Amino acid sequence: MRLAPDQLERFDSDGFLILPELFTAEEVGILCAELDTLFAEDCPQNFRETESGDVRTAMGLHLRNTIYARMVRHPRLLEPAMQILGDDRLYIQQVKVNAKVAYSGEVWQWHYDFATHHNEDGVPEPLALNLHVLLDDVSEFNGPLWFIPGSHKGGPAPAELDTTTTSYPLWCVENDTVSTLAAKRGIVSAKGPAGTALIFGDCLLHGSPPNMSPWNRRIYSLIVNPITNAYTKELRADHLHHRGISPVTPLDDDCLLSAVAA
Ligand SMILES: O=C(O)CCC(=O)C(=O)O
Repeated sequence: MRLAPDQLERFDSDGFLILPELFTAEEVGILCAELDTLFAEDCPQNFRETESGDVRTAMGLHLRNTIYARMVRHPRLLEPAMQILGDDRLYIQQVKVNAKVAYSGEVWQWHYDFATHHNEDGVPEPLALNLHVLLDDVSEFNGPLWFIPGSHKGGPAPAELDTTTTSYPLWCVENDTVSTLAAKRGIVSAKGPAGTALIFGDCLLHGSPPNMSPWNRRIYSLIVNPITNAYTKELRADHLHHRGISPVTPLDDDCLLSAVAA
């Protein structure tokens, strides 16, 4: 799948793209059908919310499940990523589903991913792309991602490691920085029906509010990074930044459907 020139221009100017209907309801159903079993596992790859104990994020999914082993090679995500980066030698850096359970899903503080990738993993440049697929309908109510358009343009903002706000340690940006960046172009809420995809870059400032609605919110996230820009530190566990840096190759477009037909 190729992005159109106007989509590439928008990605450059905004730092993100929202692609409605990239995946069908049937494909989303195939991905969701695996989650109860994966979330029930008691393993370090499943981070649970501090208060409720519900899964907040389930990582390393392509190494735990055959459907997600296909999903990391889905051409509708990989080909646009290769096009944006002008590089077809990308490795799989991180694979997860972030869940925000109704009433109890907690905040993701304001951050940009490169702060973690650089400080924890020694990734040299902010080239990695975060490729999301909404697995539930996401509205203003159930904890959508919030993006600050254009916030990537100034490069990496000052960030500090926050190990206390939630169960997941995150390099976060201070409110003053958020206010300055949001004053320029506001905040966009990344909403859409299940199957919508989001693509955003490593310096884009983003976060998401708690889910106090009656509706669950699950989002698949694949982070890919050029092999030439790989990690230089191995401090974090493999599921936080995968060590295998062989190039990921796209499968056929029907790779999810053929998995269940087989
Ligand atoms: O799932 C969320 O709400 C936040 C996800 C996020 O910040 C990320 O993938 O970097």
